[in-house]
Amino acid sequence: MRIVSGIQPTGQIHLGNYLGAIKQWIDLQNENECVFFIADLHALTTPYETKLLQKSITEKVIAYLAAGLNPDKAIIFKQSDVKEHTELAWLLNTICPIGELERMTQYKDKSKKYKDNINAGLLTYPVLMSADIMLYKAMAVPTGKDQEQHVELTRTIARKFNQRFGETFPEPKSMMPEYGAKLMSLTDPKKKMSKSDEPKSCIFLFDEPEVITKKIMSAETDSGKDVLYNITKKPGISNLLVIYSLLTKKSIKEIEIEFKDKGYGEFKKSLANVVVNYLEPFRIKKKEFETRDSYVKEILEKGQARARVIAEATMKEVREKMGII
Ligand code: AQP
Repeated sequence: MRIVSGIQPTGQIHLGNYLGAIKQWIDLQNENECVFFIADLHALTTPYETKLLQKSITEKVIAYLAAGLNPDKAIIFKQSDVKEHTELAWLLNTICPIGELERMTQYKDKSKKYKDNINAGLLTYPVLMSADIMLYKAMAVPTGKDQEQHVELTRTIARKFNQRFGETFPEPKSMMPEYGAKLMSLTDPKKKMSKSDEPKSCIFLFDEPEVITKKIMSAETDSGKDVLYNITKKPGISNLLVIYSLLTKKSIKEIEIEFKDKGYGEFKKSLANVVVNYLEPFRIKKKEFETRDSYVKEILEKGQARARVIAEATMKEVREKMGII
């Protein structure tokens, strides 16, 4: 099965991005044809430093590799290196109803967050994302919960295209983990963990052990002292329980029993240990890859070439079907 997913080179990759998306990618890469890209064109829709963009892209490739992606299996590339993404996005813009875009939750959230920069790209972002997926005729898109609505829109656009121009695209489905599809902020557990929020609200993949411990020990928890999973009454502790469970493979029930009558402090201390140990190999590999600049470049070049073969074939078909050849 062909699978597509990506991450924007904004901020640093956090545990939410890892548990919601990257961890699934690692599991999928052996049995599937995987296409994973750095979504640099998407990153232009929110404020960014031009001088830092390339550095941030390299960091994301290193994060992919340190987390366990294998460039000999998965196609890893930079979105802007394959021009067909923007070409297909334009063509799909002519099919996508504007009302669909205006109701997207991420558009509403980001318009509120970036009041001084509500650019058209923020609105049409999901069309570019549909192009990212459809260009490779992907069947599945492993992402966190926040992207589910965009994948649903991709299905709508694919259906409309097929109806108007003839059967061309599959209707892709979202793939989400049962737990961890929406990790919440450590400082405000009612909000999702987000790269662009304050650093203490996220555990970054490469945070140093003392930073991780400090963030977890000061994470917002709920009144009471029982370590119990209850999303509505105890969103803070529930979020930490999900992290604990996913990183140790223990069930939430088991963890609740382990920390019965032990209180939040002891639970958080143990969680900090779990996270520090889990992420240690990532930190080590990152340092190793940072000394291999040309390797990252090589991966992106190889990925671009492999991605373009698929992208060019799809675009040839699309142009013919739309009558622009
Ligand atoms: N909190 C989260 N829990 C689980 N999955 C998450 N993802 C994002 N946040 C969480 C998933 O990570 C992948 C990459 O996300 P992105 O780079 O496209 O941007 P995003 O979804 O907008 O993530 P952020 O961290 O909130 O970034 P900024 O602050 O730059 O907007 C996606 O699969 C996403 O679902």
